[in-house]
Amino acid sequence: MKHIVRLEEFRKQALKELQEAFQADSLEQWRILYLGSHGEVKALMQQLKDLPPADKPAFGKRANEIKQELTAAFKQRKEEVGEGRPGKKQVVDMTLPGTPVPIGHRHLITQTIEEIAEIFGRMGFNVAYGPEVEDEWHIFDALNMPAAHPARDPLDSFYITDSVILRSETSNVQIRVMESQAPPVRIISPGRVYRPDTVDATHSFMFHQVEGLYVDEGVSMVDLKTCLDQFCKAYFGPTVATRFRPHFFPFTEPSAEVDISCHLCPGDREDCPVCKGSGWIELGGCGMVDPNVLEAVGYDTEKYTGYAFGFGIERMVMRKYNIPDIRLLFENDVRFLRQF
Ligand code: 2NM
Repeated sequence: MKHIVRLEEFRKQALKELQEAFQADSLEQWRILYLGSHGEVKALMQQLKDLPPADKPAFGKRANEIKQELTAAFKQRKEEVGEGRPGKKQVVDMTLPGTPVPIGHRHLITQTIEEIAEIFGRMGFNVAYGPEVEDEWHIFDALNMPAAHPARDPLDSFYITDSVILRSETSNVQIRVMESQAPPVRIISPGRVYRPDTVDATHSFMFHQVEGLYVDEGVSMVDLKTCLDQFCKAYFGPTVATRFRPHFFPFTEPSAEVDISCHLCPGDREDCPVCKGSGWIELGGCGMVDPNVLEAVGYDTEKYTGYAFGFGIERMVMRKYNIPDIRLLFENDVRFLRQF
């Protein structure tokens, strides 16, 4: 009777698998496997002809019973599982993994600020923060821009009142740090700045800056150039070159603008979308802190000198990742953001 024993094992296995089907589609897979026109039950019936004649009647009878039983059990299971329609009793498989919830990640600008802080951190700089809404002293007066200075034009800054302003640089942080501690001072100050600019592919009324300041005995322009060249090579890659062009800022003397070499062309393409054929991209400004600034915070200008610099973070990010429009960084379209 080994054939009958095999039948019983088959029945047990089929019913067990049926109870393990929790959804309409797994139930349908079961039906095709066992009751389908090329299914296991059909195969069972076809074994009949190969059996010894003595076993045939018992086997045929039992096989038929099992077929009836499986068909009925399937019908009942289908009722239980339903099609997910409300009102029907639903069977929930508690062992299935849950629906994953997307958790997102930090914004590219935030990631970049952390990377910049890491690089300058290796060169001994601490990170300092300060208010975005600031008084005239910390934005203008202490930075060698007295009352009549053209940079104080009401059209060039967001004025909240006559004497309260949304900062247009993060220099107010350097002033506050210098007011609160004696040299040596070695800090960077990343953060949001605000300017009443018309929005286009390269301008926004709010963007991010990182400024740096190093004041100690004997700090020189060579220290400044070395520091910024090292920073640019660390952030953009070791093949990047830097260039310093004489410039003017009220708070530094001498002052320079900082350029990095173009990554698309060596300066021979007039139609180069990155550098317009000059071979250089402007990154920011720098210089030796004007003695008037050091004096405003009470530092001994006979003893101490310092350098300072300021970079636009969006500009650095757009250059590094080839982003053509600054607005992409602020629209918060996840299809853009999740690439970084
Ligand atoms: C720049 C360019 C050059 C700067 C100067 C100072 C301070 F407070 F020390 F005087 N902070 N940042 C500075 C110098 C900023 O941005 C383009």
